[in-house]
Order: sequence, then structure tokens, then C-alpha cells
Amino acid sequence: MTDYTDSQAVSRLSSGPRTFFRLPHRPVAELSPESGVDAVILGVPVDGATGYRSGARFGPEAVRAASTLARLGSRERELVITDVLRVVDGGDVHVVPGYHLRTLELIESAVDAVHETGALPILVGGDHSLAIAELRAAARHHGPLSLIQLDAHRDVLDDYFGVAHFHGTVYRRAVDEELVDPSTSIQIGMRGSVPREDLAEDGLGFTVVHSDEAMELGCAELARRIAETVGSNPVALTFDIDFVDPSCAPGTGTPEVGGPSSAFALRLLRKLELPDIRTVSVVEIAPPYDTADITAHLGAAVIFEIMALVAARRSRQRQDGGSHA
Ligand SMILES: [Mn+2]
Repeated sequence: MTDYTDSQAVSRLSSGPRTFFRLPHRPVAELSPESGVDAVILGVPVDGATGYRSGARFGPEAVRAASTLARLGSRERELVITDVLRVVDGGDVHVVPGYHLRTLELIESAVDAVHETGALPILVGGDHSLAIAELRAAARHHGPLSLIQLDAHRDVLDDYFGVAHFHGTVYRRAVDEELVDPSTSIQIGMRGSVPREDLAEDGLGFTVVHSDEAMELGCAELARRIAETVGSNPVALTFDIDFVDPSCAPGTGTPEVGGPSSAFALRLLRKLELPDIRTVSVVEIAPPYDTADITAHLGAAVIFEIMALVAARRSRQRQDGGSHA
């Protein structure tokens, strides 16, 4: 199989085809449980379910380009990701622009194929509507998941423009379909003005930590709360890039000013204890509004920290003589 070594990858920094983190490209259709792949990064170039400005369909290619700069060693986790995990770029999911429900089926089927191989899917969006497809596939393999959502918005509207599937409705649908367990799920980073109905208790049962409270708590306490909420359940970790202040992440569809810095966001990911992550999505990176690729670089850094987190858990499991689960 193609090499996974960092040194080889570094030599390709400015040459060769662009893949996520210069990792080998392995189409999902070619993978099997025998491939020995631990994680598959998949681009999901969809932005048909945004309510304001679109452009996130170009997120995967921008993150691919930015991620060629990243190395794969983590000082804080004291490991090199590719020493612990075999990670590949699975390419982009096929989507059908303008046919959102069909697109969701195609995403679900691609993510399902990753789970079939036993690997962890890491989806790079794309707008947040992709998460319903992500969670349908994940729940089929792992049962209802505990959600860790870093996002400026809760995305729990009952409908938007009168339809069910939109980037602002996705976690309401996930509850409706029993794909996530709100009682062990946490939504962090919400801020900005809201419609009247959002001021009332919604009865969904999520733990919600608004942006001001998150920053007042600080990363260590926030990480402790996250661990306490999700426990040892299988986790869906989702990072909407608008969690971060638009001064640090201008390239996104629905910016909310007054949020945490990229330093805060990355530090929080490094502080996370080692949850049992079964699916990952990093969404809403919209390069047409980006400046100097800031947001694309942040997206790559977020994926790097999440891979380091997953590698740290795997590494600890091996030390403990645990399984590969
Ligand atoms: Mn969102």
C-alpha cells in the first residue's frame, strides 16, 4: 500500500496532486475491511441548503490545498498521526447540484461505505445539511450518537423556507430520526440574534453552552463539561467553521461576529479528553468569502487537531492492550 510516512509527504509539499494532508488518495469504492485504513477524509462539495450565501461547495478543494502545508506531528499529543493511524483521502462524494434530497442519499451511501470498512469518516464540507446523511450512516453502524457540536448556531429549526432539510434544521431532524441522543449531547458557541421562537425552551434536551459562557468558562472547564456530557458513548463530532469569529474565519456562509478566536477553538480541541469519536464533520468553509485562505487553513488545522485526538485515543488503547475499536 502507498506510504503514510510524513517524510515522504513533506517532499511533496509543492508538487504532485493535491490531497488532504498529502495523504494517499484511495477512492472509497476500492477500500475494504482488509485495507487496514483507520480514517478516510471525504470532501462533500454541497452548498444547496444554505439560507444566505453559498460557496461551501468549494470548501473541500480549498482545505485540500491549505492542508498541503500541514505536517502530521502533534507536540501536545506527542505523536505523529500517521505513526498511529492509516488515513487516506477518499476523494469527493458525488453530489447533484440542485437536487438536495438525492445529494443527501449519495452522501449517506458514501459515508456508509466508509463505516463498512471499519474506518472513521472525516467529512469536509460543504454546508451543514450534510450532517443528516452523515448521522444516518453513522447511527446504522453505531446506534444513536452523542453529539459534540461547535457552531455559532444550533441548527435545530423545525423548517426553513417551509422545507425539512436545510443547514439550519439538521439537528432537529437528527433528533426526530433518533440518530442522536440529546441527553448526552452538547452544543457550544451559539450567539447572535435569534428569531422569537428561539427564545423559548425547545424541549429537545440538548446541553447548550452559548458563546459568551464558553469563553468565560475557558477551554479546560469546557473540555471537562464535554467529557461529562458525552461520557463513553459513541460520538459525532461536528465543527462548523462559523463557531470561530469571522475575523479569524471570514470564509463562511452565515458569519456571526463576536465569537471565539481560532486560538481558542484549536486549544479547546487539544484540551478534549479522548471521546469515542465515530464520525467527524468540518463544515461551512466557503472560499469565495475567504481572505488569504485564512479559513481554509483554519479548516485544515481543525482536521489536524481532530486526527491527533483520534490518534491519541488509539495510541492509549494500544498501550492499555485494548481492542482496535
Ligand atoms: Mn451549523
